[in-house]
Amino acid sequence: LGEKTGFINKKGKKYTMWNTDVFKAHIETTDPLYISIPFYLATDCNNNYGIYFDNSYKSFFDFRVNQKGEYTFGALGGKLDYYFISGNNSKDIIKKYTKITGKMNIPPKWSLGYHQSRYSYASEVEVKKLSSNFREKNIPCDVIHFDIHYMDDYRVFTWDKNNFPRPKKLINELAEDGFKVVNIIDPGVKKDPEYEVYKKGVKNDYFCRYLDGKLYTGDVWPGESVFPDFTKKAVRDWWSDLHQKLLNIGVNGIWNDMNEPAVFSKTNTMDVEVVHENDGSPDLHKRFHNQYALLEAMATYRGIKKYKKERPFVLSRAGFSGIQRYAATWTGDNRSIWEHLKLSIPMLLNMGVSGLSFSGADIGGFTGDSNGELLTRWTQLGAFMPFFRNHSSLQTKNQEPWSFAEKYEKIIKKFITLRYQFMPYIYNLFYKASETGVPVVRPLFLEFPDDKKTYTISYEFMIGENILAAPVYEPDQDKKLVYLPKGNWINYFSGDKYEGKKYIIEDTPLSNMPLYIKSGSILVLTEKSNYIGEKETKDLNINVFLDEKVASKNYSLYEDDGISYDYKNGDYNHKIFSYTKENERIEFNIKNSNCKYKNNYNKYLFSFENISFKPGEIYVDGKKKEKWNYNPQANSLNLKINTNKENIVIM
Ligand code: MIG
Repeated sequence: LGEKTGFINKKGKKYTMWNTDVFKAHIETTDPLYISIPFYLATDCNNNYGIYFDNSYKSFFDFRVNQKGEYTFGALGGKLDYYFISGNNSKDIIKKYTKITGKMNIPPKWSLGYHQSRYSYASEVEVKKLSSNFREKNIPCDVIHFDIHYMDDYRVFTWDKNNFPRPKKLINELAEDGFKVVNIIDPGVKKDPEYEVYKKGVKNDYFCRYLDGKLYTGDVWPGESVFPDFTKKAVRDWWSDLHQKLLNIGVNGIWNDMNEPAVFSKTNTMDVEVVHENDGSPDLHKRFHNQYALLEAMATYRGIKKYKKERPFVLSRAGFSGIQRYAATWTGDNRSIWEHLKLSIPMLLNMGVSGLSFSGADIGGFTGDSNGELLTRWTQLGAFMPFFRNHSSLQTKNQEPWSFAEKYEKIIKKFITLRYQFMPYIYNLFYKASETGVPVVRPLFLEFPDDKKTYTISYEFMIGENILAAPVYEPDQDKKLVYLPKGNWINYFSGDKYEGKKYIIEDTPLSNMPLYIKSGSILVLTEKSNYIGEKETKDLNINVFLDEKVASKNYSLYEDDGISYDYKNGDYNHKIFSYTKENERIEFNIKNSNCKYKNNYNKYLFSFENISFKPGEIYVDGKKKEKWNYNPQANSLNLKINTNKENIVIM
């Protein structure tokens, strides 16, 4: 069911689908929220199915099972049109669901870096100070968000002339420092007869009207405003084109807020009796409400694609099934409280299994004042969530990484940096999600469907298949119970090894978040950098975590330029790393099944951990290697080879 609070298991609860701006910030029981995904998964280890209810009216899912074991779903209008999806497991069903509703495209790599936002960085001077602080402190950051104060009195597609007198110059300077810029655009257009966007829209009949022809107006940030009718293709095309000016001066991505649509009125949204023309088959807002943001995001995405000729980045607050094709999503207005750090975990996992692979929560919390410890723990979690953005509200305490004591800043920096080191692994997961629909971060049951215990674990998650995170979500917690599923697990920070299918008690000093590598797996990492593409990397790190019980393993890695569409013409790499192991012999192979993209590194830096013997001889492509590094205390072997090599034998 996408963006819902509560445990990962939704049994016993009732949920409504009606895109809603929760103006005062949501709490645990708030329902509905901004995004509607009328799709659910059912599983009991042996049987699995999914239902996608293809209906955009206000709908409900009532899992308060009755005495006959029945539960219900329905809607206030439209057809009873639903897909019953069968499959062998939940992953299978997600694959099929995203075949129907679409998959996320591979995002630009920079959008997987760290984003810094605030409502609002309100002047050129403030933004420059912010960006130079990141670079001076060597805290990685790729993106700065411009919230509503960059505009001229909240008129969309304009700039405030006093506070942002030279936006092009500003954005160019930021670009030179490696920053990308994302600007907010709301759907409400200020009713102002002097304002071009309003004038043009009225002239061409682009805004929503009542049945009697009267223009619908609602109050939002710019005051009385009109709303584009995104069900019309001509309006979507117009909206796409309106972005040209912003994009031409260097804006990189667009953030769609208030697109439920939110209106400052009793119903909190547009009047449900307003008409949408829908290119010849008109209907009322009550039918299109949940799809308003989807259609807006479609227009925005196409505008960026048209004028930038690169992969678009759009961030949307509201959405409907299919929004993943056009936009990343965030969970709207949360609070700077521990409960909300915790609540975001199952919420984001739930979004992942609902086709929304690229989501995140406001790190540090949006409303209210954050603090050093909360921001530290939240950044640790966020570093491994798909969308990684720190955002805070007007009049709250600043919460940039350096806003609290130095001890917090140090740890926050460490985790943002770690995100960049894990980038090959993370980017690869985004690629896979774009192919299969299987999300980047996953509830445990998705990876361990045979382990019933995992069905109720809501606060731990898998990052792909090989990494488990058990974030700390309480203050002053220096020990924590962690459930590890079947297999052996290695604590990434301490190197400690644990046997799974049981609970362990883990030390959780503030400096670390429990993060475990599945023993036996191959993990690719890269050097740290201040932003994506900052410098040529020299090496790709390949860490092999050997395990007594794992005799062979493979890992496939996708690489491309991270920004263009050249991959569609075959300019990408597909490498399959694999090993087999028996007694005192390890063979590692690298198969380049596609290698048209020219990497900027030329060495593989291997580490074999938990190696069970002292290597006597090592061969690379059949030739004896002279140099390597073996550490008997750590049972670890390091060696470097050129990327044109394909085979290593260690014996
Ligand atoms: O009514 O643009 O959720 O992220 O900073 C508030 C100002 C409007 C709500 C968004 C939030 C954003 C804020 N917006």
